[in-house]
Amino acid sequence: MDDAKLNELVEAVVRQLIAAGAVKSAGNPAESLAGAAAPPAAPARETPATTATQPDLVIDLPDPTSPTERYKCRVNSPQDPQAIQDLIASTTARIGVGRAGPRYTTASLLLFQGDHAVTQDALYRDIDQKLLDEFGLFTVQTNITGGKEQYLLRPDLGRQLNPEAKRIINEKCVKNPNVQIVVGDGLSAAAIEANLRQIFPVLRQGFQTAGLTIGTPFHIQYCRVGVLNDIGELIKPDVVVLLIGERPGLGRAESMSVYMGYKPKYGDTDADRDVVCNIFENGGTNPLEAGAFVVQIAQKMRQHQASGVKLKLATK
Ligand code: B12
Repeated sequence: MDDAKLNELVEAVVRQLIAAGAVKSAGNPAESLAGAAAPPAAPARETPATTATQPDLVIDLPDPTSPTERYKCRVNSPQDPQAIQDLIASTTARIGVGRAGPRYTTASLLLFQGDHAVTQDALYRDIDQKLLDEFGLFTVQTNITGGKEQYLLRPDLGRQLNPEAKRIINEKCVKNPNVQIVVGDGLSAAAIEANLRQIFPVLRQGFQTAGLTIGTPFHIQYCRVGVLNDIGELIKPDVVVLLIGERPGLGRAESMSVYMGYKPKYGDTDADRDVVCNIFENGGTNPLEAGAFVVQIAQKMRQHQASGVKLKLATK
């Protein structure tokens, strides 16, 4: 198709959009079509967007992730508007989203894409180095060598410290502490960034008040829960406390877990571990409370010399 034909088509579509009120023209509609074949401007948030190539054409979409837009009822002519609004308010599930023929509405699709982007960001990026520095955490790696792509495909490698990590840990870490705290990126860097500042001081203070010695905390990049065994074998602590990013939900990336094990060793499984999960502010387990809870569990583990199923049986 030649340029003239393409422009003609685009002009016809834009004219229809303006007539339907889907886009606004700030000036003369005919003039606003000049340059309409150029790529569309990014959706505006508060103020309408204009570009040098599209001086008058305004595509004015609200931010689909704002609470007003997120929880808007999009069902056409509901029989009981209040009931459907109440249902929407009662859950974070995507209900009352309406449809355009058999398809999602544009608003639903944009929200889904925005939420998906939050998840992808949390998964693929690393924890902010400034945060790790703030808590004096040095970084070691697991046996992953191919970045996050390989991390996602090879959970087994994420459960093993690489030889360099073992050397550094042997060199830097105090051995045989009562508690060893470790921070791992896991499946969400955002989860650690959202919670570490609150939970870490509570853990440190809680363990100290309980009279427990804390080892040398550090950070593991490309970390899976099973790495607890390597840490246990190398450092020989009574309890390992691993703060790790949980698999993010759509648009919910700040949820962290603390996985714990008593004297973890090669061959231990999840049945030998405990977890405090869904740690995040405003809706999850509050990180301050979670910290206090972790201290209690660590004390129980030491008292009963067990974790996981064995601890459950011992405290029945
Ligand atoms: C993925 C997942 C699983 C997967 C793990 C497979 C895998 N290789 O990833 C499967 C489907 C096997 C699973 C099973 C179970 N899970 Co699960 N799981 C999750 C989920 C959705 C994400 C976990 C995550 O992101 N971990 C972080 C990443 C980095 O860890 P990872 O090394 O990749 O994977 C390890 C952990 O996920 C761990 N794990 C997963 N679930 C559980 C549960 C417990 C009690 C323990 C100790 C470890 C553990 O197993 C993986 C292999 O080591 C969480 C939800 C959440 N909010 O966290 C629930 C969650 C952790 N699971 C839960 C439960 C209850 C279980 C089961 C006991 C269910 C059952 N009755 O069988 C089993 C036990 C698992 C076991 N390994 O023994 C609960 C824990 C509640 C609690 N406070 O005790 C959670 C919080 C879900 C929930 N809200 O109820 N789980």
